[in-house]
Amino acid sequence: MRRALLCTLALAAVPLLGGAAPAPRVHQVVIDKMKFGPVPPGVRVGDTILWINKDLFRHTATARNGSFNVDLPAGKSGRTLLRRPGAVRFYCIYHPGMTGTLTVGR
Ligand SMILES: [Cu+2]
Repeated sequence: MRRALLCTLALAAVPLLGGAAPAPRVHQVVIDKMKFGPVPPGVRVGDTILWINKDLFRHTATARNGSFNVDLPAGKSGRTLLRRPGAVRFYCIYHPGMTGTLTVGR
């Protein structure tokens, strides 16, 4: 009986210990001269990607798995909130040679 109670208490403590996750961050990916710049390391679920289009052309940041599709007129920026872990390949709808990979950790 006592042992079962201890187990229950230990399980209850797990979410509290897991609550020390770092605060969400915003990571910039700059598009310039028809290329996506590097995706910063250390991107995690809950973080946001700020796509910054420095070109004079319209671009998009479009996930191949359909999880995001951001329209980026010339000189504008847009945001993607990352809700799931994993690697997502992305490209520009208008310029399919523009590609990149976003790796999202837990
Ligand atoms: Cu483009």
